[in-house]
Amino acid sequence: MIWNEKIECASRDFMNEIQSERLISTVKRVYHNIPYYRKKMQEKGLTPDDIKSVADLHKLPFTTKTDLRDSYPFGSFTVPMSEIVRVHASSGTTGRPTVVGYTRNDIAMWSENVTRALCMAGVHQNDMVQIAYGYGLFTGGLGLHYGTENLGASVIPISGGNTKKQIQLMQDFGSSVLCCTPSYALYIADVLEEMKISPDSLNMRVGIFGAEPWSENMRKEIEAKLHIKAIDIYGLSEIVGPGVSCECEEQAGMHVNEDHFIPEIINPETLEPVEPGEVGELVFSTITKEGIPLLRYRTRDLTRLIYDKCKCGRTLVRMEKCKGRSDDMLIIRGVNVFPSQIESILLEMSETEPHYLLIIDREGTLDTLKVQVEVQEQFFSDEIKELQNLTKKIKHNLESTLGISVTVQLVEPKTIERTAGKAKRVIDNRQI
Ligand code: DLL
Repeated sequence: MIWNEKIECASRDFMNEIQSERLISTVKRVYHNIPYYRKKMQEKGLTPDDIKSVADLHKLPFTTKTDLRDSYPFGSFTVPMSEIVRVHASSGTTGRPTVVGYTRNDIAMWSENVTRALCMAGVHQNDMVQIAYGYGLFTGGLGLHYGTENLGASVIPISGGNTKKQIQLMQDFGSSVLCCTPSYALYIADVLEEMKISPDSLNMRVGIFGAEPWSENMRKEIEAKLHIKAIDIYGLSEIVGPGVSCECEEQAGMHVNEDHFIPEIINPETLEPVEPGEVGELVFSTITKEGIPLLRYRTRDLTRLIYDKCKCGRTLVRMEKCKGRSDDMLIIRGVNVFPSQIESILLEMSETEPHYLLIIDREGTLDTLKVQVEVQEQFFSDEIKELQNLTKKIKHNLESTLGISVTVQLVEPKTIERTAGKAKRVIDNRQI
């Protein structure tokens, strides 16, 4: 099946019915198979009989990354190891990795969701799909790989890195779809420019970019530099990796595959559901997974849900581009600062490149924020005065939005480290 019209264009009542039925059976399964779920439900005085429909979802306890880490490596699996056909793991920034196990049905379900995502993005069977997400424990490479094969398009499983080779294959194989992180897409664009290869000489049409936050301005930049349509794809290892949601060609929010993953938005402080349409932390319950079903898993990603029917005809709820995370939100001198806000401001300025690094330090008791940003070649001048003026302008733009003082350091083009995976944009040196 290439796309699923019955589900993707379902009425809300029909979707509620499917979700309720699947939720009830998942709750029973985890209650009887996973001691920590049983314990958490018992602590709230709940039994599976208390969950009669999706409207009861809010009664259930949350699950967090810590729960998964505490049962490292395989303690959260609900099926015997003989039924697990693949494991993935997310490295995380601290502590043990989070390990996820998939049964054969889980892999088929994941592939179907990625196939739907590719269809939403306008990818078809004649496309040549260059997969430059990392292959391995990270879910990006293999997730897109299986979904692309399932669609019937041709996979080029090149994985991340080796940029000149990426470009050579784009030229020789006529790749029409590029899958990688948005920051790597920009890097590829830089290298193309360096090699004096015009994007118009390539066959590239669509980019499927995700795995890290990126702004609308970054989308514009990528589309202008690579002459492609840049589509946002979202996912996390704990749920299935890429394909939890994806934008359609309208580029107006990512359609969540909600017959498999029920989304909710909560206030990360009170843990109560927010009013419809408000921004908060995204929480998912998986309702078809066998290996590791997760109920009310706190993603820490901040976004909002849009329930209106999309122009594409799909009724699947959409999530807006992620606005940051409730846990990597930086608090600098008591002010909440999102790296994505800074990125947006830098990208609105024609003089800067979309490559930057935020360095946070503590001098005495005072936090400091330094923003290193690359300047476009033509604006990088020998004239100290010109650079000083540019520094002042960036500082002014940042400070008037963020409400804190910022030191700006201009650096030459191509000096901030590029990676083929997720970009590291924040160095927090504070010992708190
Ligand atoms: O990054 C899965 C993935 C691979 C998604 C390829 C899309 C494409 P993790 O390594 O577990 O899984 O990281 C998950 O990355 O909670 C978000 O904070 C962030 N993230 C993923 N996609 C997006 C996106 C993969 N489109 C974490 N926009 C998530 C913003 C994203 N953040």
